[in-house]
Amino acid sequence: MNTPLARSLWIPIAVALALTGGCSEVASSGGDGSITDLMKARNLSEADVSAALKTYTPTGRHDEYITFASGGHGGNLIVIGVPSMRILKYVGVFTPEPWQGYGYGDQTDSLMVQGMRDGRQIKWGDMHHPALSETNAEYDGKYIFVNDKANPRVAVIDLRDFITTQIVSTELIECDHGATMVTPNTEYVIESSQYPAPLGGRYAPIEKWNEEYRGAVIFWKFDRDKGKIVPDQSFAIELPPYMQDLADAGRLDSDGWVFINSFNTERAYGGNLEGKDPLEKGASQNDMDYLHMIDWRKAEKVVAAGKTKTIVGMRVIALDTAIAEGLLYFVPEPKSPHGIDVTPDGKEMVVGGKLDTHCTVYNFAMMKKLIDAKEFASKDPYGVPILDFKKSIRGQCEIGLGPLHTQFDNQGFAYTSVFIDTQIAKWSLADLKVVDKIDVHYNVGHLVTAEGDTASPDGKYLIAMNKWSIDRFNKVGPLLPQNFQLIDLNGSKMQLLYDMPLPLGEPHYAQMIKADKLNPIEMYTPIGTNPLTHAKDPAATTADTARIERKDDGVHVYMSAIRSHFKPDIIRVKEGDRVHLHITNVEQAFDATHGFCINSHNVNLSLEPGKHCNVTFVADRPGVFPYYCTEFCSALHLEMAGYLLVEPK
Ligand code: CUK
Ligand code: CUA
Repeated sequence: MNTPLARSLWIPIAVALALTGGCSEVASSGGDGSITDLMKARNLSEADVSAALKTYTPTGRHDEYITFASGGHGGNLIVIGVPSMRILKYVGVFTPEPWQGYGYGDQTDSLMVQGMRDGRQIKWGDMHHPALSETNAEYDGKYIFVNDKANPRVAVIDLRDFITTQIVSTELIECDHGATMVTPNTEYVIESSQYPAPLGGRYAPIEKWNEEYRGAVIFWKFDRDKGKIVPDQSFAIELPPYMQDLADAGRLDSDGWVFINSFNTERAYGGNLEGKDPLEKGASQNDMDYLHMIDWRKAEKVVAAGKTKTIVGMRVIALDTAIAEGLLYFVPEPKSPHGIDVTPDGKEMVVGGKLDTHCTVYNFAMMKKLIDAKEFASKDPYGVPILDFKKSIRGQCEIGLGPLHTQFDNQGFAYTSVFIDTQIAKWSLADLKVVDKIDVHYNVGHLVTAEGDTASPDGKYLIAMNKWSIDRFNKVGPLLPQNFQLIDLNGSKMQLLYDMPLPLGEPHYAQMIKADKLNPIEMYTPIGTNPLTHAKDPAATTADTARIERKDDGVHVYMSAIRSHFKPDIIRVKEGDRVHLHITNVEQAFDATHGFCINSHNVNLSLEPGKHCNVTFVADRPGVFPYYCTEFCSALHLEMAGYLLVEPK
């Protein structure tokens, strides 16, 4: 988001920065001196030292929290320790990730195929919102889901081994944004659309917007035992052609409902080269847009009763049906809002005003009462009942310019990112008053607090996820990193602790979970486990059964890897042979990972202890191709190599 208003407000800040020189440098270390000498030599204040002490994590110590941040344009998930802000892993999801061999072997290629849109391979993703799986509205540390806004897709990551195990996509919609969020027991993973289009990938002239263009919310059914989304048991609800934005699932009191904020209820579609208002102007006319309330438990019953139509394989509850069955209601929300966050107790919903200076606090009991009494203020042009604004809200909190996203702590406070003021505001949910503000640098989007969107947030830490970093780091050309700023929530005043540059995409949102809720495996057992099935692969090999077999479909190489050799270390094939490599790392020592690559064939695998990988390619060029281990695994690592000999026909 980057409104003209935001840009104009930036000018005074930019000027101030230019006048002051923009930054101060920290001198190099003061040698063996005392703390005071060090502080002097490095130009550090007491506040700096206190911040350092709160984040410094000596070697061998582990972090209290783990943050899963979206990798934005990078399409991959970032795993970060808090409070140290050390990056622990990038999980390959929508984009090939060479170190993990993600996208360079049969198993992970099959995931890339699952992620195709309309038969086309997509080589990137625009990841926005990770969602940890929940049990009773608490993170359970089992799975995490992520979305790709650009090529609407949802992926499942298994937190046993932090790898992607599934990607699903439907051609029903052309862009998502209210994704991913989960219902309180991970019954469903939610994916709602952003930019309306004719459902199912059809063409319709844009002038037919009101009649033919639609939004939709998809409820992807999640089978927890199998760890898989089940598309056949999933369904969607058609929505009017507004721009649906963020979504959040109700919990406890509001369990069974999903809330989606929206903008562009004006139904503007641009045309600035065709004599019409630009899209953003047309979309900012109304004082109110609509918070969508969706009764998903009732929707399940409507689906079970067969009151759906099927569009590109997805069961869809038509808009008329959704209205007639009482699944969909609107509540006015000011004004082109951004962000909807359900309070920990599930009783209220906080919507960030974006173009309005308030956060509006909706009360579920008040809204439910109006719905039960069928007391509606009006209807939208499609017949969706609209509740009265004043009768639906408990109140509003005056936040500042550009309130966006909100998270919570365990003391009854809410924390809202304020984009244009570029601050975090801490405010009391009980009396709707701001109690503290802190500057961030700069243009904060989302923020995340420890377990801050569950039924029992921890407080403690907050990360401001800033879009711009301007003068915070050394200059690296015109494209600057994003800036994650760690903020301490333990005192009565928020304290800025640490700046962490993130140079691979715009992360948007994150989840922060207590580290001890995660229970990842140390290696794959039994030896020969295929990570996609978490079972022994039929082609798994031991050192004793390593062999080469010529079959009808090509040459099968059953290979073992252990410090410090591959067996076999010579593979002889004929030009044009299809080669199937089946490689098992037979190690059972923690961290004894081998890599496997063959030059010029785009083959690159990561073989963690016990893991089995399959890779298929055609040896279409005669020649001599060394293969080798790409992880410095042992003193004889460089000797862990072999030859693929492709004999000319
Ligand atoms: S959106 Cu990016 S700052 Cu996609 Cu959640 Cu608000
Ligand atoms: Cu195995 Cu290097």
